Amino acid sequence: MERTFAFIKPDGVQRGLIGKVIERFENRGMKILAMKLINITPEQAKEHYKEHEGKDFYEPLLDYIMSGPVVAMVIEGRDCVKQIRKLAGDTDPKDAEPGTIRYDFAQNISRNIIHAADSDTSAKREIAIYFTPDEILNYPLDAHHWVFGD
Ligand code: 3AN
Repeated sequence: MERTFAFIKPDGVQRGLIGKVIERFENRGMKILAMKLINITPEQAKEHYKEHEGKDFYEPLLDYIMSGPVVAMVIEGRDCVKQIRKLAGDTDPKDAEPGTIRYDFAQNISRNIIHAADSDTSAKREIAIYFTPDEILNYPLDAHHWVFGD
């Protein structure tokens, strides 16, 4: 099973969407290995978004991401990175497909509710920014057997 990293951004938390977002992961049969409500520090924000440094949206992005608590998660499941990205939808909610989180709940690329790692490499890098190994729980989830059929 693959692991990914996601967080519900401050707009998702403020708009009361924590439960609705997590419900979609659970409906998809994904297993949450770690989850916490945190205020992202400037160091974490800069490390997370270092590929965007220098772009015109970089500073507003850091302000946005530190504007309130986020719900950070480590999620496990088959093809988890791809599946959670698909559930999140296109970065710009205007281009996202109906049924995705960003289409269903957002309108603006600068307020797009959720972050989800875009590759296995990014997932590993991002998990290490927000979680220590002992915060990631390894436990059996009976539903996995029923969802994945093995
Ligand atoms: P994603 O989060 O879908 O992987 P990235 O990594 O390209 O997208 O961008 C990270 C975040 O930066 C986005 N989630 C969005 O909040 C913000 N962002 C990306 N592109 C823009 C843009 N052109 N204008 C404003 N904000 C942007």
